[in-house]
Amino acid sequence: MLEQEKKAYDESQIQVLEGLEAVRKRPGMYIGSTGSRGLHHLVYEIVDNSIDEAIEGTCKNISVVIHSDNSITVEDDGRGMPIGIHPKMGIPTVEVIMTILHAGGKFGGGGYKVSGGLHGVGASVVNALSVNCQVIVTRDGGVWRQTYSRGKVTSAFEKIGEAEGHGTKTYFKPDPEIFEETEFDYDILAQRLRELAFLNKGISIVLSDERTDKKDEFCYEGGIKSFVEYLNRNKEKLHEEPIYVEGKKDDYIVEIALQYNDGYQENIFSFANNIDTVEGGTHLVGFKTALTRAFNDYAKKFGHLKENDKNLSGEDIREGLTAVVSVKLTDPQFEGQTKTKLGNTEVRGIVDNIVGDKVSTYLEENPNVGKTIIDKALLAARAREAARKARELTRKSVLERTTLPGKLADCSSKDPDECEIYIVEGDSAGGSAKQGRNRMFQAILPLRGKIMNVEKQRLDKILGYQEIRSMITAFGAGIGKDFDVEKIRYNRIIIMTDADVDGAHIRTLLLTFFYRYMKELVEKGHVYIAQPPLYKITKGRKDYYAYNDKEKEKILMEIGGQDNNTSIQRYKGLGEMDAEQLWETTMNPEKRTLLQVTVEDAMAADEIFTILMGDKVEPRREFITENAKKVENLDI
Ligand code: 0R9
Repeated sequence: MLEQEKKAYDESQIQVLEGLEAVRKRPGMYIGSTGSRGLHHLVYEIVDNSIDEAIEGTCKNISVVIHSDNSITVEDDGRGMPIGIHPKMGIPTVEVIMTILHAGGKFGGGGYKVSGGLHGVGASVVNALSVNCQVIVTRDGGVWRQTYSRGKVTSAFEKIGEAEGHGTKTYFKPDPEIFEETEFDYDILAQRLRELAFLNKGISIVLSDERTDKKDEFCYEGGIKSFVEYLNRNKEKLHEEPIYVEGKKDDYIVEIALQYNDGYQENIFSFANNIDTVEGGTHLVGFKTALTRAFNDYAKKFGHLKENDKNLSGEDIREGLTAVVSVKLTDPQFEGQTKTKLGNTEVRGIVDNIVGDKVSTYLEENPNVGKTIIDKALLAARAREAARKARELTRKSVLERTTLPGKLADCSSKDPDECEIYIVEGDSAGGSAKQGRNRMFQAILPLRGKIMNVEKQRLDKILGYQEIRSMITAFGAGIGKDFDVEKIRYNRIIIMTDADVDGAHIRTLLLTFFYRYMKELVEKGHVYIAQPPLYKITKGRKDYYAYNDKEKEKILMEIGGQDNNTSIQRYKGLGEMDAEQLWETTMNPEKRTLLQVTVEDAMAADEIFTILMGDKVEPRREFITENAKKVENLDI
């Protein structure tokens, strides 16, 4: 080795140890968390490298295997990582990739790389956080391999055989010393891999699970057009084929697919270099601006709007819209709190131009589809005006303290941080809850009967329901686009229903309502589900409460089995408990368990609500059969 090379090598070795040591010391900094999210992120980090190779056009098949010990193999049929010595570092290039922490994860440069995206830390981080790791490269007639443990090289990069073909295979087993959770969830991986297959048309991604023999292949020749069809699969469509727009300007690639359904939600998913831009950004703004303009121009030109009519608003035009916006660019700038907002200013105009032209052409060529969508937007505009008036009334009554709903038993504290409200099914349980509560910080709002199904109605109708108005007034934070989570009067909103079919139904309805019209309540973790006990076991003078069958058995064991002195009561409803029991078992913060409701992601939640609440019976039946264990007792 030349003197200069040797120096570079020594330096790089120091860099390796320090770099990967830092990763092991503060893994959260590199992969976000050491929980389930971070664990699954390891897989994406490796798969992204294969996707980069696929975007180059040199790889068509990717496979991901979950082994029975929760280790992972990712394999692609790309060119194979280079097998030579890295010219600057003087060690095999594969070793550089696997052991040197790259700033931003970008390596090589150029192209629309997805690696280097959100966390974008590269394979070396996966290696550092794995108890064992191995890379196998096949190319140029041979097979090469190197192994590692916790980031350190355990065998030289060496040729181990001859073979035709080409590709890269990476194996890793996440380090249980690092991760709190080491079990992979098939569905979580399937969802992201399916998304990647949609976003990169034509590539095949096979996921298989050796723990269960489950296997799926994701491959979509239609790309994001298929994505939109998939998102709308359980909905009534206003037009058969999604509208698909593709365009290129300089180094920017823009792809958009959209399709309207007969619902009232707007579902737009935007991506930049395959990264889900949850916070939106310039590509999304460009898309929305162009869509609003194209539809208004069309409506005027074809006489659906008179010359003097007010333009349709963007919101009205997007009612019932499902769309995917995907851009690829060489130097994406990510901004925002979670770095998921595309910042490149030039993208806005590029997307606007491409979408404007193509959508206008589509509408001129398909005037019937255009008319159907405009008619719906006109209805939306009317409903929105009615809702504005209804909201105005609700807002006024919220301002007047005296009009808090009559059934609400408010708490005496006015500090939202310490306050909580129980939404209780039925007046009788509501009565016990009012008596049993700590009135300092616990408010009770009983709901009578079932609240209506919010999936099938527009906001103006929804605001007509007394039970809904009571909740809006009690929470004090408005509704719909006026909802301001900063204003809520209670930090915890706790749903307390019976453990039966009706209770489950009401819970789902309430969650649908919160998710659709007070989204931040769910997103910011303010919504909880109370866990009343299922059994009361009495032995002699002592009562024990069990929250599930397993606990019941455990308690029976602990108190020496069931005998003549033991009685077991199965609670059918909250009404069977008196005030004190309700407090002891379900409301006392020192003893109760609450389930916090989270929205893992809007896509999955929207699907569940649509399936459970929408018009189509078949998908609902399928969903419930598939999830029978999770959604016990659901009203079909
Ligand atoms: C199983 C997971 N797959 C990978 O990690 C993977 C990386 C990779 C790759 C190339 C081809 N396939 C790959 N799969 C590659 C890239 C380039 C040239 N030849 C092959 C290039 O970018 O110029 N590489 C990713 C980074 C590198 N190779 C490189 F930096 F080592 F070149």
